[in-house]
Amino acid sequence: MATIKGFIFDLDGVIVDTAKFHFKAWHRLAQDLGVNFTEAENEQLKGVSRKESLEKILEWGNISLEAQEFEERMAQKNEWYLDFVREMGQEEALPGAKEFLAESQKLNLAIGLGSASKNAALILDLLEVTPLFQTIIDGTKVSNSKPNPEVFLKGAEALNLAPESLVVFEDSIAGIEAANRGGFRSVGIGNKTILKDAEIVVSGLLRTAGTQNFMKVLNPYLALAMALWAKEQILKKTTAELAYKVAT
Ligand code: B16
Ligand code: MG
Repeated sequence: MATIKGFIFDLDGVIVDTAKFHFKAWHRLAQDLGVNFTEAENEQLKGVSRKESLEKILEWGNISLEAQEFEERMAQKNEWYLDFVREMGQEEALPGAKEFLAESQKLNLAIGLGSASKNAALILDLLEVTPLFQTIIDGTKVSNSKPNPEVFLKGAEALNLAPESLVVFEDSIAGIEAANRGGFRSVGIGNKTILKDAEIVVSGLLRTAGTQNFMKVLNPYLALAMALWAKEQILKKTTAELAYKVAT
């Protein structure tokens, strides 16, 4: 098995909780169009480009739009989405994500972003994590959406590493399929039943680091370092929670 030399992170749903903003914006647009839109439909849009997401919503509602209105609806959805994003604070980073990135850097792992979003650069800046990435491949740089592996393959190429030496962290069905098709190792963030094709599935990046399965994915030295780090982080968190409980 190849030595792991780096990580490629999806953005929405892995590093930051912007999925809820996408949901709200698509929900509003679907309502405008008279299309039923629940969490189940939203799940199918995760990791999928803006254009393909609107195409799916129109298909569900059996609606066809002229090219100009299609463009306007996409722009409208993005405006609603960005209204939430601009208000976003550091707390929208998912638990442990920023720390996990910093730790990966300390361990000399290559770090890349592989996201379908055209707003990725803005979001990384708002979270103040841009300098941690050696390469940022986003929706502005690819022509094929996940489950096509292009976004991750471009990341691997930019990092000058083979796919089998990179672990992709993904929260979407399309993203896990893209990672698998590209020959990457895959870690699913979220629900085991939904992300059944991922090599392992965990609830978040912090928890990933401490799990036995994740350690099996890594090289022994890396696994040990990550496990120790995770233990320390979880301990810190538990201590802070305990102190809070005692104080209140
Ligand atoms: P934008 P990811 C994806 O981000 C989202 O999961 C998906 O819901 C969204 O439609 C897509 O980005 C495009 O985003 O409209 O900002 O260009 O999960 O690949 O980081
Ligand atoms: Mg995602």
